[in-house]
Amino acid sequence: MAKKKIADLLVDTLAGAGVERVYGVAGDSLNGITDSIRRQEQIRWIHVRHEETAAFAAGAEAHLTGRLAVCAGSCGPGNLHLINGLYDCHHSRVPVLAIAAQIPSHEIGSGYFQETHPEHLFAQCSDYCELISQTEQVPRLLEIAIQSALSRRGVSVIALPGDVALRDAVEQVPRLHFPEPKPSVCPSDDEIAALAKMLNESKKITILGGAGCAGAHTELIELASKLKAPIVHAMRGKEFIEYDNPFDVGMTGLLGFSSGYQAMMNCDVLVMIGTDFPYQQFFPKDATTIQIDIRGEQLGRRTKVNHGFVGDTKTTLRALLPKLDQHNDDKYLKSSLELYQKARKGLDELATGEPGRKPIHPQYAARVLDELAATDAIFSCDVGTPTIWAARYLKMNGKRRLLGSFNHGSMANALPQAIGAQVSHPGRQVVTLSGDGGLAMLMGDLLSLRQLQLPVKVIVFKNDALAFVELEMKAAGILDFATDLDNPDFAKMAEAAGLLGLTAETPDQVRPMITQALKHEGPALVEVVVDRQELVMPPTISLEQMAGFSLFMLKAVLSGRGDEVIDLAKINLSR
Ligand SMILES: Cc1cc2nc3c(=O)[nH]c(=O)nc-3n(C[C@H](O)[C@H](O)[C@H](O)COP(=O)(O)OP(=O)(O)OC[C@H]3O[C@@H](n4cnc5c(N)ncnc54)[C@H](O)[C@@H]3O)c2cc1C
Ligand SMILES: Cc1ncc(C[n+]2csc(CCOP(=O)(O)OP(=O)(O)O)c2C)c(N)n1
Repeated sequence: MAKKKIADLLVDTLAGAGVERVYGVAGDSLNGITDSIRRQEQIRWIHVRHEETAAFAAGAEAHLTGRLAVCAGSCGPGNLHLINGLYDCHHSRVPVLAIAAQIPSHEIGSGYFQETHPEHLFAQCSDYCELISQTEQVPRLLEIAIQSALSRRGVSVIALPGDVALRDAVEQVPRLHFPEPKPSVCPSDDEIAALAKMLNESKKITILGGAGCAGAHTELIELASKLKAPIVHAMRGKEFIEYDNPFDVGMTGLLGFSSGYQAMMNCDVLVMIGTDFPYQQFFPKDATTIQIDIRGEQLGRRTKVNHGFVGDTKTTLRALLPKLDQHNDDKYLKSSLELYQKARKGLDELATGEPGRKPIHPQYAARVLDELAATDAIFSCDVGTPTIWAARYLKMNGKRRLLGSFNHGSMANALPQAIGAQVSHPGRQVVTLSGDGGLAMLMGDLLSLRQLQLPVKVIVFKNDALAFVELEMKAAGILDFATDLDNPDFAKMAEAAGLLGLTAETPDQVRPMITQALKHEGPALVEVVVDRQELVMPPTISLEQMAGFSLFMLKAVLSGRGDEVIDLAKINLSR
């Protein structure tokens, strides 16, 4: 029997680890691997148009499934294109393996055509990043990379010269054959007892929960119920915390709700659980802070912490709950919930649309999408104002999922993440909330929807601007500049690319267009022409920010752009 090539062993090892697909763009240095994938049936090659898309798509798959996902790029520019998407995976801590093909091994160090050093380039956005130069290293190094990605929930990169991939393998089969370990991690008995004592003696407790609360909804609600504590969620925790939650008081942060902000600022004790909410200025100064996280290095990273515990949320809360007394004073909880209802009502009032009134409020489009989307839809939202509309108007229910570039904050994430979501979840409705800037940045991959026959629905918030940045400029008191977008007709472009393309220009067109797109069997794009200047006021406005806005108004008037200030006033102040 012919000896296996290194590429074949690599593919076998990936298949043995449960990998079902590799996202990427082909290239000479990847030929061994793509050819090996062609010859077998366990792993599918997902051909996208840009390697950044491949990395974002793999990250989305890993986030949704919790399992290892894989992307690949050819040598030099091919794998360099992966880097931004891989940074996103690294920041989101999702298990992704990147195969970075390398130039011929005997040319390394000569400044050869397309030469880069992936083991240096990717070192910052991975936990494990190594060059394979000897056939004896496979499959062991690949297995270390896989174990590292899974156990550290992060990115591993294997740099593999094209010629090494084509050499005969020394080993013939993968070495590791055990299911992924799933340990329960709990603070010690003494620590749990101390934590229970502290909470039993406290009043006005607020819980800040994040993505680390996934899978622990029941325990979290029971905790809030025992402590009579409002629950604030950080953005990545939205999909796991917000639903069926009578203690929910919304998010905090610049995009948050005033109720979330108040609950954080007014508590005596803040209990942070599975969250890395990054903004220091939104933490209370005088409260006692308790933090529970599975990774010890997270404790005290964002604010001063009085008591830190290492444990996974479910195991820790299960150990803690029987030791907690039932709190009965619900005054603080009630007032927090009242504030939330008020804030929610205020936001809902902004999400309206009068027939014929142009342009459409983006909030309205988001609300209608929320109403029409499937109960188990998977949403992805672009960085920019779509993140705000998703945070405020998409309702999670325990089945729906929400993807974004929330920790890395990269534009153009929504379409590539939708590709990963749809490929890995063929039966689910996948919908993007795309910015016009974000969509244009990786627009080539609209073609992947057609080529891969992915029925993704792309909802474009067309405001002809880099609106989020414009808002930040205004808040900083500088005149907005370099934010105009002279956009094409996205619906026509979509049609030309083989998608259904629709446009909603007035509020009464939003519902029928989104309905039609969602019903359409194949991929569809709806461009919704929305207000450019919807002010997205933070839940509390600092003096500096206030000064920023006034300064903008003054400068705008001085520079003869008084019209715009009046528009702003019309859109926002009159509401
Ligand atoms: C334009 C823009 C604006 C934004 N504005 C806001 C805003 O106003 N408000 C806001 O909240 N966010 C905002 N974000 C998102 C923000 O940057 C962070 O991504 C988000 O707050 C982090 O959410 P998280 O803490 O839930 O998730 P992560 O940052 O992923 O943190 C999860 C934590 O849980 C821990 N963990 C994981 N598993 C477990 C487990 N089993 N048990 C215990 N711990 C575990 C991890 O170690 C980690 O520390 C914005 C993002 C963008 C792009
Ligand atoms: C790759 C990248 N480039 C630039 C930025 C800075 N930035 C953040 S939001 C944003 C505007 C996004 O514009 P668009 O997608 O049109 O959404 P909008 O805010 O206009 O709704 C920009 C330029 C970024 N976060 N990522």
